Amino acid sequence: MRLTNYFLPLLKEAPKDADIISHQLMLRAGMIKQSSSGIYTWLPMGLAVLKKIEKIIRDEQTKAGALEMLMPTIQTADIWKKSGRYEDYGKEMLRIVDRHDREMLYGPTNEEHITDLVSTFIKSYKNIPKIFFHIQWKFRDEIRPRFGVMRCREFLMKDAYSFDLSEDSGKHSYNKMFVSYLRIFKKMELNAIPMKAESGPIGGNMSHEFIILAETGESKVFIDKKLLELEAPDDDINYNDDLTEIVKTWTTPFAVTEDMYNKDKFYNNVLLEDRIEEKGIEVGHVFFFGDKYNKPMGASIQNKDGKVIPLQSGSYGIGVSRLVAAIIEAHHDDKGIVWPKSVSPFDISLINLKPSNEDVNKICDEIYESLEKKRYQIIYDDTDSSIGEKFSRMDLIGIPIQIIVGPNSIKEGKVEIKDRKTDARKLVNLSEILNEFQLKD
Ligand code: 5CA
Repeated sequence: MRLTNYFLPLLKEAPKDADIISHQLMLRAGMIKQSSSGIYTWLPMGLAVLKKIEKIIRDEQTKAGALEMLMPTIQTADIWKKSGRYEDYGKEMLRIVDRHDREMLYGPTNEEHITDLVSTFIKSYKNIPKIFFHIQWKFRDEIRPRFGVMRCREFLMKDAYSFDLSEDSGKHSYNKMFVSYLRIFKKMELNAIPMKAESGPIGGNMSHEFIILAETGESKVFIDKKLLELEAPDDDINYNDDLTEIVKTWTTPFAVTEDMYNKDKFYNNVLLEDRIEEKGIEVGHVFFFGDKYNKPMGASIQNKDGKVIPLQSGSYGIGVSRLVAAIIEAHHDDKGIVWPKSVSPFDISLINLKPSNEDVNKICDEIYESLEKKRYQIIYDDTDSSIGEKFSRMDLIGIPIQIIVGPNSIKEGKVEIKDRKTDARKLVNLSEILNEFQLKD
């Protein structure tokens, strides 16, 4: 992508009401634009990151055996009346009346919708177990939307729902999602720690929030330092294996949110030097609630003995749009964003220091075209901005690798490659630049 053809409306300074660094950087880097309170437009570069995050989640959930579908944003109130949550959900739910005076709502979550669907289609134990997921916009009329896309009203969520015959099998589904989450967050270079949590309006008696430690987080957390040393399972994980041990390893050390905190328990269980009291950002939340929705909504099936029993379920959410901000909270420096490779909106940035020079242009064009052929996504600064502006702009938007081409270095037959994170620089011979980058898969 040539910068002259792109749309990157950068701001010199973040608006005063942007309190946290991720919100400031997202606005300054032209990723989002507020449309109204807690509602945002995703500009091209913001959307590119959102799509990268979606892909990591989609691939890993699919690997864990979950099936993707897409449920609507607008739901009928009827199903919520059936589950008994219509009144309980209160003012957070955006209620809508259609032209025929039917009560509708903009979905804040989808337990009712999926349970209604399953009760229609799944009649036999042979079709169980199943895990469904979708990545869809949600609306919650938050009383105090703040911190940009971190706590907003319209936000993108990945939500998955499991349906099993027995509680044991249901726990295996819970474990699958739990392990999948460990891997998803690791791929985004986030250290997300599962913590025992309240289940709130979703319900059930087993629930973990996945939280990354950050000063700007909204929740207070209390954890055992040992958790920071654990490694998420690697690629040879088999989701059909018994995952109990992995989950146990991650849930045994002390880790709770403020709602569940008990000082005596914390002090008795964790040595002074291992106690961490910090703030955190909740990026995911998993729940197991058995037959809470299945019973009232008739999602029951006949088991092998001919007995009709309600299914056992859990739900599993990830804040996809919140993650964009959470990743920036964890990956930035005083010059701007420093994207982890896996979610960067582009793989490489190419900076032409002197577009009025024919030789520099020719070399930049060659590098640009050859690397695109190798399937790299490149943002090519072909503008006539000043050199200082070009450097600060690329540092702000945080693409991991910068290739810098100027008249002086090409005279010596070289270009510069800079690592955005470490600032390490090397001069590479023009004839070898393409060998630096293998074909991308
Ligand atoms: N149905 C369940 C799981 S599928 C559910 O709704 N869980 S949740 O309420 O915990 O939301 C899931 C994730 O969405 C949260 O962990 C959080 O990362 C994200 N999220 C929740 N509310 C907001 C919000 N107002 N703005 C941005 N992200 C949010």
